[in-house]
Amino acid sequence: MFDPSLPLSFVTSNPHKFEEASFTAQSFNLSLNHAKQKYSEVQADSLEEVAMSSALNLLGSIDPPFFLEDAGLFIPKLNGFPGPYSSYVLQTLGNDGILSLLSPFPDQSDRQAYFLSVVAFVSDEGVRLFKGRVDGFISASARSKGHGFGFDPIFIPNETPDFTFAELIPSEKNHLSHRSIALTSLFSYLSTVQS
Ligand code: ITT
Repeated sequence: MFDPSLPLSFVTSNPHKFEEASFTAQSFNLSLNHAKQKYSEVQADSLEEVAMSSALNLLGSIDPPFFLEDAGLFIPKLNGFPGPYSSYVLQTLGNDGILSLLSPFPDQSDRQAYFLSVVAFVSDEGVRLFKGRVDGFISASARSKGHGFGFDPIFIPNETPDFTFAELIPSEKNHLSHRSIALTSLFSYLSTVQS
C-alpha cells in the first residue's frame, strides 16, 4: 500500500533528473522529496541489474517508500555503447567523443540511438522496476538552447526530427522522454495501490 500524503523520495545526485521527475509527479498530484545522494552502482551489463542492486543496497539506509533511476544512452551501431557505462563515458569522452566515434557514419540510419530509463521503486513489499524508452538518432553536432543535461545536446528524438532534447523546452522533453514514460508507469501503479 502507498500513502500519497507521505513524501516519496527520489534518491539521485542529479538535480536535472529530480526536476524532470517532479514535473511528471505534478500531473499525478504527487510531490517528491529530493534524497540527494550519490550511491555506489555495480558494474553490470543491464540497467535493470544496476537499478535492482542499487535499490537493495539502499534499503538498509533509507526508509521506504523511495525510488531511484538508472538511465543510459544506447547506440546500436556501437553495439549498444555507452549503455550502462553512460555516466563514465560522458565524464571521459563527453558528447564530442560520441560524435567522433560516429563521424565515419553520416547516414541517419547508422546514427539511431535510444535512451532507456529503469526506475526501481522500493516499498515495504519489495522492489518493483518500471521502464521507459525513447527512440531517436545522434545529431551531426552538439546543439543546445540551454535546456536539458548530459547527452541531450546530441540526441534528437524521432518525434521532433529538427530539435535535440537540449533545444526543446522542459515540458516538450518531458512529454517524450524515457524518464517520463518510466515514471508515468510508476505513478499510475501508485494510484492503483493507494491506502
Ligand atoms: P544518479 O545515478 O545519482 O541518479 P546520474 O547522473 O549518474 O545520477 P544516471 O546513472 O541515471 O544518472 O545517468 C547515466 C548518465 O546518462 C549520466 O551521465 C546522465 O547525465 C546521462 N543521462 C541520463 N538521463 C539523461 C537524459 O534524460 N538526458 C541526457 N543525458 C542523460
